[in-house]
Amino acid sequence: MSDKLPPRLADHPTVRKVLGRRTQRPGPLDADWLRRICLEAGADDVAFASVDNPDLASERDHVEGALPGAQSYISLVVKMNRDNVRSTARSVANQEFHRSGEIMNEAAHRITRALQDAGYRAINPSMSFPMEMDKFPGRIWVVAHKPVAVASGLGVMGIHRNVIHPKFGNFILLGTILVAAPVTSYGEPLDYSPCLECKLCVAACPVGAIGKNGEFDFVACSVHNYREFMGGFTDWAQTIADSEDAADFRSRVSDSENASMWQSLSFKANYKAAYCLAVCPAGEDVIEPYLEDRKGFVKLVLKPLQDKEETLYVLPDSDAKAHAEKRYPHKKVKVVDSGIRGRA
Ligand code: B12
Ligand code: SF4
Repeated sequence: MSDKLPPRLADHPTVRKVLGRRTQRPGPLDADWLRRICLEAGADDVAFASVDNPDLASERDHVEGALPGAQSYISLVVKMNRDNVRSTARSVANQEFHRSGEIMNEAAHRITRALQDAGYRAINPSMSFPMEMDKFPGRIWVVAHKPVAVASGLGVMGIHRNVIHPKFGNFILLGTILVAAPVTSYGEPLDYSPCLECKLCVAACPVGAIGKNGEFDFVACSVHNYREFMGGFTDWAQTIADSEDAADFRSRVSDSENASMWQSLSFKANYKAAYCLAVCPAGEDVIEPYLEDRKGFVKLVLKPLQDKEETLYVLPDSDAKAHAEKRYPHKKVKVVDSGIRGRA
């Protein structure tokens, strides 16, 4: 201790106890020990990156704000059960996203506890929600898990902008722990992309959010997929406010949509799609059925999602609206507001 303690503090039982034991300043984190802790806690893969990594410069201020003195990222992968994600039953696919997300948050919490017990400062930002909604509609996430996973060498982003793990494919969720210590060795980005450029994700997205060249229309994606949260929820509330009476409201919003919103608010938010992930054949554990019979794979995995009768949510005069109406005449296309101020 550098400063001499005032007698009242020095005589306190807690202080006497702590000063009486030998303290060891924790050194750099041993990468092998840390990897073992992470796998035992429930992660399916893990790698590390430095906050000084130039590929992650855009994250630096954000993570310094969340954990002053952060020095390293611990990037985590949790596998999802593939056929759940591929199912046309949204309740099955959504349950898989939510459960895998809980496994990630639980694993990250356990690892953070182990780091704390070993004398390190560390935090585990959420896998997804809750996020920093006072910043909405700006950057609401504390740390962007995708670039951290890519810089650590856990995978590469495919055409659909999701990280594809070389073995597990895109059937993964990501997490990141921030720790105020260096790790003895950091990962390197992969030297190839597991993405096959098959463009099945382009064909699968019902609102045309994924361009063949890797362009991503995140507004189209979030207006449809996030219909029951964030801006989608605000639009639902606006519709209540704008309705003349109950009959008018029920002519604008179907019973099924209201019940689905209730479900999202009561349990966890329903994603309306994720078809880009569902159809992706990339990854060593995933690719075999596609290699054996490509047409059969399309019929089994892509076609049922394309054929599904469902409502697609789009903004007025958008590319998403034109795409949905042209490609999916059997799906109902509903024009909505984004629920974000300043946007139609
Ligand atoms: C914001 C966000 C979204 C947004 C934007 C997606 C995006 N590409 O950025 C929307 C609502 C569209 C979205 C949708 C989905 N998401 Co999301 N999402 C995130 C979040 C919170 C941050 C993503 C991020 O880092 N973006 C910035 C950079 C890194 O992304 P980028 O692709 O390089 O660049 C794009 C964005 O910057 C976007 N953009 C530009 N300016 C702005 C401004 C705002 C306000 C927003 C929102 C976006 C945006 O346009 C860029 C060009 O494509 C992360 C969780 C986290 N904390 O990291 C999950 C995350 C990326 N999502 C994930 C998933 C699974 C999904 C969905 C499948 C959800 C679902 N179950 O249906 C879909 C897939 C859509 C897709 N093909 O990308 C996983 C991806 C796992 C993986 N294997 O990579 C993550 C990592 C969550 C997790 N913990 O695992 N998501
Ligand atoms: S579906 Fe095909 S093109 Fe799309 S990300 Fe997966 S491998 Fe790449």
